[in-house]
This record gives sequence, C-alpha cells and structure tokens, in this order.
Amino acid sequence: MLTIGATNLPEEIMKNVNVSRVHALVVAAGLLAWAPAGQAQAPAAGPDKKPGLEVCYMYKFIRHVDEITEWAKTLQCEPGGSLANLDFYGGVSKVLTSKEEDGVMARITGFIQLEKAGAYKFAFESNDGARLKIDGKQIVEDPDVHDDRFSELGTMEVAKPGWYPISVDFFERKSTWTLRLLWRLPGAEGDLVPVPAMALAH
Ligand SMILES: [Ca+2]
Repeated sequence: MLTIGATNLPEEIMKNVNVSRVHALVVAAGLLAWAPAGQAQAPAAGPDKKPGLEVCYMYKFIRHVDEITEWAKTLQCEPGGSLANLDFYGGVSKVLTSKEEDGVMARITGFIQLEKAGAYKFAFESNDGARLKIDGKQIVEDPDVHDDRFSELGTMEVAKPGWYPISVDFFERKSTWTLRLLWRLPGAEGDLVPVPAMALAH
C-alpha cells in the first residue's frame, strides 16, 4: 500500500525494493521470523501491525467536523493510500491521499503507541477542522472552518502503556489546508512536536 510522508522501513528492505518487490517482501518476512523479542528489526508497530494510519475520504463542502459523522451514514468512504504520520502543510495541493484539493472529508484510523504512564498533551495545527479521539474518548478538537492555527491542548492520562485505537476526523473546505497532529510526552517540557511515524500503526 502507498505510504506518504516519513518511512521507517529498515534500510535493507529499502534497497531491495529497487531490485525486486517480491524479494523485499521475502527479506521482510525473514526479519519478522528471525528477530528476537525486544530486538525487532521489523516495523516499529510489530509484526501484527503495519506502519502508518489508514484513511478514507468523502467529498462534500462542509463547515464542521460533526457533519463528517452525519455524511458517513449515507456516503461511501473511499479508501486512500495510508499516511505515515500527520505532519502536512498541504497548501492548495490535493488533500492528503485524496483525489480533490477542496471539499474533502478524511476519516483517519489506526493505533497510537503510548509507551509511558502519565499525562500526554495533544494539539492540532489545522485548516480546516479536526477532531482527535483516542481509545474512543475525544481528546482535542478545532472543529470548524479556519485558517492555519493551533488548537487548545488536550490531555490523555495513560495508566497502562500500550497501543490505543486512534481516530482523526478532518476536513478541508476551500483554498489551503494543513493537518499536523502534535504531542508532548509525560514529564517533557517545551513545544509540542509532531507525533512520529514510529508511534502510529494500523
Ligand atoms: Ca482551507
């Protein structure tokens, strides 16, 4: 499956992709089979998960993320190429891996690795609206039409480290678009940074 943005494939696999995709898959399977626990050379998500997030698209000009849930009842959500992470200043280009530059709704799903106990902080820089849920709970949103801007901070208290289900609903109405999902780890200080690809899977 097409993945855009950062990649965390091992170098050995990347070299072999140029030679033979089939060969690369065999090499990857070998790594998965032989890597001892705790020293895996496989994708960071582990052998049971693929890197990056899944996404599907619907096409309407909306003004609020609530409308994504409503349209999903009647429109088919068309799958697009997966996303390594969410760190896009899209400008006027096509939205993520969709087929349109405007009037796009994206439903992004997968898992996020929260490997420390404590309070994670999350925020968006977005244009237009975006909403984050983790483990079924809304963490942060900036839900309506707006230019590039940062959301408020949302907090997720993690008692048990691990992989949690994540979803991001996002839409671009007109003109330019931006979608960046940022976090700050428990105990860390300073600016939030983009959630890295290695912490995302599907
Ligand atoms: Ca816009």
